[in-house]
Amino acid sequence: MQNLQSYLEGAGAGDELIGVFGSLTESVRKISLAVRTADTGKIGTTNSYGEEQVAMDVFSNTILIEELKKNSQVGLVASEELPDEEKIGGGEYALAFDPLDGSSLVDVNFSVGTIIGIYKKKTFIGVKGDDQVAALIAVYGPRTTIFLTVKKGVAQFMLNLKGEFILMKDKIQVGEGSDASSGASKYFAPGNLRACASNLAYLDLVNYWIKEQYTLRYSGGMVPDINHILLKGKGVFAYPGYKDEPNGKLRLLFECAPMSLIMEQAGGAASDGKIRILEKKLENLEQRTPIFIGSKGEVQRCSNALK
Ligand code: P6P
Repeated sequence: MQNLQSYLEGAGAGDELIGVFGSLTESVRKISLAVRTADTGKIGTTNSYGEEQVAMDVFSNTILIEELKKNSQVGLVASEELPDEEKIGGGEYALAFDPLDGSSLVDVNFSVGTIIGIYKKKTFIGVKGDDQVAALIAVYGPRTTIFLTVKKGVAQFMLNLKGEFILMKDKIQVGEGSDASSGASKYFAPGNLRACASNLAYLDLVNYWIKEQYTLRYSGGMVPDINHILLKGKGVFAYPGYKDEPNGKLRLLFECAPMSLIMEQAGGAASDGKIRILEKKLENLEQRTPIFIGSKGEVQRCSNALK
């Protein structure tokens, strides 16, 4: 079974980037253990500063930051759990991440994940998702798995009992799903359904998927929901904006850009309803965006319905 190092070497990743992935996979191992064992409220541990950890996402953030500080290839980080981007070293790599996406789902034992975009930049302001050189998504479910891309396609690895990440699937492809007339072989993940109350175009789109008998797969966690599309090879995840939040809830830098790079590298698409997510320029770290991501035809359907 191929391991991560040999896969990355085969994909042409240099030693420096392979080293960054080493720090990330070590972090995923530790977060995976914490998610399975630590309390979801006060988790009864203290970080390196002696502060009691107050929440899983803070704990996960601390794990990532402490690992990345040890890596001389890393210079800059930005996290959903930090107030601003932070220079942590002299390296050329800049990492932006949501350390534990869906952390509010841990206490009900739903799957959650870590989302990481990797750049070679001195600041994140002004970047586009296309500037990413790599991305990693970790899924903490019954198994701990990761998707990664160095822009040579997408591969999935699973964490085994020996703590190794073993290649499970390479060249992951997202197509249009079965050509069966009914949607029964198709999947949809309609987020932010509350938007249907004010956005009738979204209501019509959701009704289309229902009438065409698409299968609902929505967990409330972006990582497991998109993991489902990547592994089934078809489907669409939607999270539109609405009157209260015209740009929706999901963050461009920490969630949507890494997810969109992985999806496009797997042959899918990701749009805000008008343009590719990966073309959107980051104006501020908080920036949110509507997102429609998955099978190309379905993403186009969303754009056509909502424009
Ligand atoms: P809603 C989790 O909190 C998250 O950030 C994403 O992982 C998920 O797709 C979305 O929010 C769920 O939002 O409105 O369904 O709770």
